[in-house]
Amino acid sequence: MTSTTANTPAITPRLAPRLSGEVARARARGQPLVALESTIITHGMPWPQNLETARRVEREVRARGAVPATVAVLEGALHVGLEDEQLEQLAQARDVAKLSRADLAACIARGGTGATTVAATMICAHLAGIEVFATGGIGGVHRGAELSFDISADLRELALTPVTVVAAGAKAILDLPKTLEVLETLGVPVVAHGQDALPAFWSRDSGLAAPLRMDSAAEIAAAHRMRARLGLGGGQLVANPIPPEAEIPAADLAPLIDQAIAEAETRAISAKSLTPFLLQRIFELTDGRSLEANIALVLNNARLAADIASRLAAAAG
Ligand code: PSU
Ligand code: MN
Repeated sequence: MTSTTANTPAITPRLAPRLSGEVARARARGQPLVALESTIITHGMPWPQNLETARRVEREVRARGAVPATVAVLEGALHVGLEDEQLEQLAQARDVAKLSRADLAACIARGGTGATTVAATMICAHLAGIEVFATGGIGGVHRGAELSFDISADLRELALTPVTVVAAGAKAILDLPKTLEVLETLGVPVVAHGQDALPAFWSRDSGLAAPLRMDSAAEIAAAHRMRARLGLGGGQLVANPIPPEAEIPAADLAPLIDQAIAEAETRAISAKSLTPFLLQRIFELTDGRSLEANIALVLNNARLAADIASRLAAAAG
């Protein structure tokens, strides 16, 4: 007699993400892959610059000899690598859900559509065997978090999931010293690329020293591998400064950021809506200059991520 429990596997098989043709071929050949998030497309930039940037980021990764894998949930299917039409549909879609670790399973199970944040993109990249991920800026500890408790799930994800994330630091809308403290508590290496200071997204220098500095993709790739060999789990945060010609000096931005935060408070905007609101207001208050800077830094991060992925692929062979 078969027991009813015999049909229940001891280990639930992992979900196999749906791969784009390009990503499937790259995986089969062991080519370097770079994951890309989609919340930056749906919630981080306005149409049509969002689509244009997403395409340019993918091209930049390819030009550097790696293959881009943009992550999103489309009608209940987890996609790692989007075909161009899917990218375009997502960029134009309205009311797309913003998916972090807490939201991912429910969205897929219900057949929903959603864009992945840094945290959710790390989870999906790891499911697909991708070790490097490029974005703009990660979420962090919001100012006033001692009262609001608003700390992005991105930070905890970096402690859990073994993906190296290349960002331009944390956005200056956040409390950067507290963000660094939380990352340290969680055991996440924070590596400034090519300089001693922690970059602050739209500006190259946050005024804070980065805990670690590395000057090459090879060094970053070696540290990534060593974490795995030590059984440490978790990823690394690589903070890559915005190119000098694209930066907005911190002093120019500070009053605009204060204004945007004050408006968010007056309008009681919080939780998931806060980061998209602040980015949109800063875009308006800088007459679009913040968006130009954002685009330049994402492209720059895509290049470094492709170089790190190439080093990892070469070392794996
Ligand atoms: N970086 C950008 N634009 C963005 C984001 C990052 O340049 O829109 C998104 C990322 O998806 C990040 C999220 O994971 O903001 C953080 O949101 P929250 O603070 O709600 O965790
Ligand atoms: Mn939050």
